[in-house]
Amino acid sequence: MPPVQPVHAAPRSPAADEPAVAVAGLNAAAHAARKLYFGTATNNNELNDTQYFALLDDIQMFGQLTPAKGMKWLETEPERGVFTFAQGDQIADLARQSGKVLRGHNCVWYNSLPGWVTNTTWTAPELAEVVTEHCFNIVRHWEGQIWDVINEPFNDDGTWRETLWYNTLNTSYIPLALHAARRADPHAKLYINEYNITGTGAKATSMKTLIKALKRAGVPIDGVGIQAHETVGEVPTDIQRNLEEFVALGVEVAITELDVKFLTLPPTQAGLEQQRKDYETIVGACAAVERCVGVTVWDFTDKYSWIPGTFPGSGDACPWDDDLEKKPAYYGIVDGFQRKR
Ligand code: 9MR
Repeated sequence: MPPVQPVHAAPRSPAADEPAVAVAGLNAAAHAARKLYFGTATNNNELNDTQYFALLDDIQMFGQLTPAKGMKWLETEPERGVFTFAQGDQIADLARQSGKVLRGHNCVWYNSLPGWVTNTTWTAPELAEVVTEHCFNIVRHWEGQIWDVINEPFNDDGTWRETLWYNTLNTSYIPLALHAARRADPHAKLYINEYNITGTGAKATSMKTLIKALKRAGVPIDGVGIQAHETVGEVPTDIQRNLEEFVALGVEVAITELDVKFLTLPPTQAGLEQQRKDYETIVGACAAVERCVGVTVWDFTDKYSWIPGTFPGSGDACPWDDDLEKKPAYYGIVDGFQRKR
């Protein structure tokens, strides 16, 4: 029998959109960078999409889930004292079964509130009781987790957002909610979550001032959530410094709602490459800051992104496209996690 010739595969150089070092998935890449997780927001209705679900369920890809809607006030306390946990439970159960971290989102926001909250003229003591009861009950129900206790307290110029909470309680609603969350669950990581604080600036400065004041007053606060809803080509240049300034105040940080949108569609190939760089910049900043604990995308596919509904004509902000195919942005995330400190 003639000797079997060894088969030499032609040396293959990686395609332009592949990372230098292959990884099993984005959560695996996050772990290799000593982060706790790479995660995604999701919604109950999306779980019926089998192709989507297969990706979501893969622990190598996603190690953390945030319900995009299911734990909000409108869903969890539609009438006073009537708590409805079914939607949040579905996502919490999924996280538990697949060994993923769950991020509770959120206790106190100005949006997604039921009519009984927004249509009543409350006295300050009444509203203080309402907010305390709500936070206590939802944090107690989904305990042992990370919580966005406060969501979006500031305007873009750094002034306080004049919400129902602020207008009646001034800034006291913040310690009220944080204390209620801490009483409900001594082990939960309590966060304040905000957008347009990815780089330094007036809004980030106001958040730092707030964190300092809360720390000084002994109010429980464990972390700042950097939402990072960004635009292609407009990502701040001083993200790492900004994260370091937060961490220096004695809190951890996390990128909590990452997406990078195109203002006009469809994107060009050059645009998609820029988006890849933008994802790498943001994830790389988190990788470089030890107390940046993880990165969450605000859903992973353009199919379910919130952007086109809110900014008509904009979109394609996620690392997977409408057909659940990986975009160059996916490899930007991998490269970001592999950035050397
Ligand atoms: O993506 C969320 C969308 O499905 C909801 O309809 C909307 C209102 O509840 O909230 C969206 O999520 C927001 C998040 O809770 C806070 N930061 C901005 C997100 C996008 O609007």
